[in-house]
Formats: sequence, C-alpha cells, structure tokens
Amino acid sequence: MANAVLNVEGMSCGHCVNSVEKALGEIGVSGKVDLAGKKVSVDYEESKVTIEAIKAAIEDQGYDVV
Ligand SMILES: [Cu+2]
Repeated sequence: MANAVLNVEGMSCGHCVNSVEKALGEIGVSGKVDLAGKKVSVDYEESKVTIEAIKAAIEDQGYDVV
C-alpha cells in the first residue's frame, strides 16, 4: 500500500469533498480530503492504480492537482 498527499485547488465545500472521495473510491483508492489544507491524502495499491490515474480522477471532477 502506497500513500501520497496531493495539493488540490478548487475544493470549497462538503460537496467537493464528497465528489473527490467518491471518485477515488470508484477506482479503488481510499482518499481523505483536507479542505482547509487543500490536500488530498490517498492510500492505494501501486500494482492496481497509478498516481496518474488518481490525479486524472480528481481532475475529472473539476479540480486542479497542482
Ligand atoms: Cu464544493
């Protein structure tokens, strides 16, 4: 299991948190959003999902991984 913390711009409320965490869950990633810190901590299985796919899932929801 790998962990990464991504800096994500554009999340502003509980709805954003849910959107990001749900999108991550759909690709088998456990994500935790720190709204105030503009960070998303992800736990993932490196053999199953790439960090690029995780970033893409967040960006697909309309947020910017910086
Ligand atoms: Cu929001």
